[in-house]
Amino acid sequence: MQYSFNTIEHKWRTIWAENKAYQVRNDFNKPKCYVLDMFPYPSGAGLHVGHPLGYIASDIYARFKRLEGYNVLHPMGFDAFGLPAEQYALQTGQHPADTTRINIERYKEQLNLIGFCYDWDREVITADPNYYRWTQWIFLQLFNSWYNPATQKAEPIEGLVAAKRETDEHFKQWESLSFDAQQALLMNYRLAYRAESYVNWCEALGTVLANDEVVNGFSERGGHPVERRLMSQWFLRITAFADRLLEGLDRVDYPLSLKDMQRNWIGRSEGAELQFALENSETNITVFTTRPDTLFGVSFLVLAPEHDAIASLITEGQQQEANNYLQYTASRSERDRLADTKQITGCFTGSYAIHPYTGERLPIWMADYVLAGYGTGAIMAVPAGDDRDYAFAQHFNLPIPAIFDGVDLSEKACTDKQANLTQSDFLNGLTAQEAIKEMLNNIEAKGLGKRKVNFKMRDAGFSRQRYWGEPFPIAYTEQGTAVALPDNDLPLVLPHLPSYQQGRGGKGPLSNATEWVSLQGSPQQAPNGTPLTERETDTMPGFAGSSWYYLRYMDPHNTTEFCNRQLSDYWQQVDVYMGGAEHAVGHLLYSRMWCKALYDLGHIGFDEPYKKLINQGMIQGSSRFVYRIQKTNQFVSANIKTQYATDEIHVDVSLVDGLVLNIDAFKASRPEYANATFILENEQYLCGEAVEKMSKSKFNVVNPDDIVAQYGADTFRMYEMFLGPIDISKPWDTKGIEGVHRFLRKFWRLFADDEKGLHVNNEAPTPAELKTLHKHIKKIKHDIEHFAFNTAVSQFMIITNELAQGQCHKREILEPLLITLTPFAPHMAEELWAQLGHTNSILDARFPACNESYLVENTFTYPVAIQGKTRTELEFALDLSADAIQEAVLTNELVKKWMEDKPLKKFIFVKGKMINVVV
Ligand code: ANZ
Repeated sequence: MQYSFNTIEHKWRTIWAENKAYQVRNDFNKPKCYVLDMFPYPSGAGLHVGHPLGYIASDIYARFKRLEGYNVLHPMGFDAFGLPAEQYALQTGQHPADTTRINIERYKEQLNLIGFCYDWDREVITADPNYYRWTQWIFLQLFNSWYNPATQKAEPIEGLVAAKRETDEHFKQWESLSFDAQQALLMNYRLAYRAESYVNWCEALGTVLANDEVVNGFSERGGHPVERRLMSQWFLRITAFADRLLEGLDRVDYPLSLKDMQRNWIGRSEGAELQFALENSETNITVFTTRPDTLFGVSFLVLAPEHDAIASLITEGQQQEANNYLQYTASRSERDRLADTKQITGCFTGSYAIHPYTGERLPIWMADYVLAGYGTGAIMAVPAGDDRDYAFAQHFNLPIPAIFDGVDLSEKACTDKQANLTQSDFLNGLTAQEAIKEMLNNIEAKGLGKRKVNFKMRDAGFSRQRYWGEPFPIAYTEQGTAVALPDNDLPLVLPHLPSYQQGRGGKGPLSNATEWVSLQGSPQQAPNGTPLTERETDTMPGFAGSSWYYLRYMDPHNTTEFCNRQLSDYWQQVDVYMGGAEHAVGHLLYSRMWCKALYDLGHIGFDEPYKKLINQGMIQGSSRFVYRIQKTNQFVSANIKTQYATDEIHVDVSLVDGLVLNIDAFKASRPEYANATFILENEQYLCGEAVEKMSKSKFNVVNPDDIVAQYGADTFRMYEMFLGPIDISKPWDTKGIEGVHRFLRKFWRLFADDEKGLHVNNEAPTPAELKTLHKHIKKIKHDIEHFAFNTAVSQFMIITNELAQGQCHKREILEPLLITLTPFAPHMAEELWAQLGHTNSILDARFPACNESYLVENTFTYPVAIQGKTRTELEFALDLSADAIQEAVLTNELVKKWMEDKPLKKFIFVKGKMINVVV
């Protein structure tokens, strides 16, 4: 009975599908476990062997928890809206819905080959109207809510007016305001709101991007330049949740590096807002500082060139110079400004402020190292304590007041917070920590300013001027007031378009769908009866659908709610979330915010979506190169190439065995290589190699389908895990797969002989065999629980060798062993289980418990010394009495020989340690 993996795997996949073996029921009596993968974006290229790494790990964990008796939710779906499908549509005219559907089919086929335990009945596709209907609904929940600082909660917007009426000027005359004025006021508070703001505009993609979609001034997708533009956009008020997003990190189990990335992105900084009166004016300039202790070291103020007050500060004499400077800064993107720390630029406005304590005149400058979007866009410059202020003062010859005792300021500023203050009035002698407290109290008492916490994080841009995304369930009145569509109008379905070209004036392709956009003559109305004239033409960004999909898996077919509360109360948080570290600040922060908002509004019972998060490493490609001698069609082998001037060319890894090029296959691969000639070494052509990102363009992509066809899914699964720790990046190397495949064949032969068939017997196991088995059970359970799958695979290899060597084919050993293999190699496990005569599925077996008593060492091998010299070793049961041991030792032939018939003087016995015979 041979291990015919192809037949076996196909057979069981079919049976599992027919029996709905992976169907997940909402069985409230069972303990639950929710194991989630970040769902893929179904690209046209299909899966390569790097993609399933995390899926296999989570699948092993999910299957293990099922064997432990948990009701396991381990779903899969598709993040199906997004730019690549739309770019493809632009090029080929194919509707993104069609290409997306085809890609999804292909992904599912590939995933199914690997034997994942997904319940496809729970599949979630973000571009499906039955799904995005609820994305739109949640958007409206956010639109219809505000963040109440008093309760620190998202609350329905209806409560805002009551809360503000007594305290806020703007709300006093609420009733007398027009509908549009009321709505404009509310817009300042909504959690999803529309506002004018500088945004990241990407001309090449024709859309605005969120901060996390921009890397060093270029779009994350496609690498196109991004510039700042003032536009009216939808935003999510994620900044309102900043403190809670920080606090929540203390309650979740994420990798520390990822927590740090989120903390840095949120960028909380404690300080103060301080007012500086303008000379000869009633108005103030407010600055944000984290170092109020350095106030006596201020020698000038600096404003961002975009600061609202700039125009009024520029004096006549400075007009020309200031205009030139403003023109210069407008031409520089934020990226240039941030990246450029060497070039010092700035311009004096001509105006002065008054130091609140000393009454000194402080010149007001503008400079682009002060950012308009952070703090108040204005700073008090302290050259003694801040590097940029120092460089600026040096450059423009401004004073550098010495405020740190005994610190030399001739070379650089002093950023050491332990330095003692001097020339600082009531702060003299204090360190930063003490002085900050002192100063904060003082300015608050004097009414010069107040404590203030700032965040680096900005509200998330939520508009895209693209087609392939969720339409906003929003329409506008003639006056341009945004009005929510009623819930029962959802889903607002994306209309089919004849083309996907951008609209005019920075608008998206939907603006071309004039019939869909226009509501003229429709019965749709705002709540006050105002007619609605047109729909919103922006669409939601890629992270909309992924911000809540984990909830939909709990209740995927619900047509009346996004997710039934009883079901989310049962399934609760995701217990283990597996995915790439590239989502550290985008998706993960947004979904945490949505979770908190839904929690505050009473729709779910938990405020953090993911209890534990694991970032799987990347599987890199192992690239191969050939070396063409320049201007020829001759290729030289890697180790002798230095004698020639060559070009390095990627060669498809499928044409290479290890490093040896298959010359015939290479010649046949492209017409231009047909007549190539080769300079060999040791009669072979050896390729160069390098570890790179796995990608089509580098010809190093390995398709899992090919591996599965050649070795089987079980081998593939175990091999991917065997490559190394799950969170580490590592190169793919097809060579090593043979070893894992051989091990699985050997494992099979514990149960079945190639010719004679099943040879499992009912003999009783020895204590040694039981010990081997239970050590194994303990190790596998531990490793799975700690996501150490590579060492678990090694353990399988060890026990297989051990049992094979001892020719152990005992059912009592092999059956529990087989169950432990199930999470890793489910097809083989199920086949052998059936061969052993079971009629139920091994998927429903119980993971064996480790019986510790088998692990106890119950004998000891004693070194036996005669006259202090060790002469032999004797093994005794640990519970054998001292008398019995003495008798056995003294009658041992070897011991007798060394005693040379002399009478015993003393018998020293230390249990579990040693025996000494003195004569
Ligand atoms: C005086 C001072 C003295 C400062 C000193 C620092 C050191 P965080 O929040 O940690 O990034 N700042 C404030 N607003 C700014 C803006 N819009 N653009 C550029 N810089 C700005 O740092 C806040 C500090 O950065 C503030 O504290 C301010 O300079 C500067 F010895 O005020 B400090």
